[in-house]
Amino acid sequence: MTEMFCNQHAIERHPLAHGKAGIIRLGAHYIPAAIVNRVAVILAAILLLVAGCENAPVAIPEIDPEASVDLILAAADKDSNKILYQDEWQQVPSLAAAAPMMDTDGDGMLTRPELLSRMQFYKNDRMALLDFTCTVLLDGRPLEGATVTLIPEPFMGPEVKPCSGITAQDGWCYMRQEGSAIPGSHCGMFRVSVSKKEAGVETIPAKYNTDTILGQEVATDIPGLERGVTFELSSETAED
Ligand SMILES: [Ca+2]
Ligand SMILES: [Ca+2]
Repeated sequence: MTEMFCNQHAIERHPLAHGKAGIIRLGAHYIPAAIVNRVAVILAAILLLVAGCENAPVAIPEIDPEASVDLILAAADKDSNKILYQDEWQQVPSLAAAAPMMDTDGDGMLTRPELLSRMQFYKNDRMALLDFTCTVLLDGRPLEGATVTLIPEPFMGPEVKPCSGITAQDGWCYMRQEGSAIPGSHCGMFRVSVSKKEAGVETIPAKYNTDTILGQEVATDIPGLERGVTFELSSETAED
């Protein structure tokens, strides 16, 4: 990470600092207590941002667009024609999640120039950390006490780091990188793991953790991302 920004930069571009994450809705129900909790989280985040400005610079991960695209194609381009057809990009959950932003001509195929353009966007955007919040529902109900982890795809390069959060009673959580004083995720494409162990035994189907089908793109230009996303899980497995 060659360039460092003061946290003030993060404050200016951090949605938490602008109070955009204050209202939580679950189905048709608004939960006042949840809002109180969110305000506390937001205030704490702002205090950490301000307090950490002098001695905790936020690094911007370097991304190599050409190398990233080479890795994407190596992983997903099964017929090696430098074009990802839908049945190819759908095999990689993070690409499937990001496809709407990458397929700029809307033909259902991801060409090398389209992939390169998206990676170049990350590089040019120069975002350090972006607020990311989510709500996890299992069979339609809030899932409490689950660990949600955004795992960067190898093609994002070595400087894009994972982040995680633990869901509250209402299934909501915010992301923080390990060791980071402030919340937020690097931008990029991620696999999503949802895990909740009881007595050391995983209670969430493997399709949401070790063999996840969940993907997420985190970027500044994704409409509505600042309001958080919802992961709707089903306890059914393929054998059910
Ligand atoms: Ca192909
Ligand atoms: Ca296309």
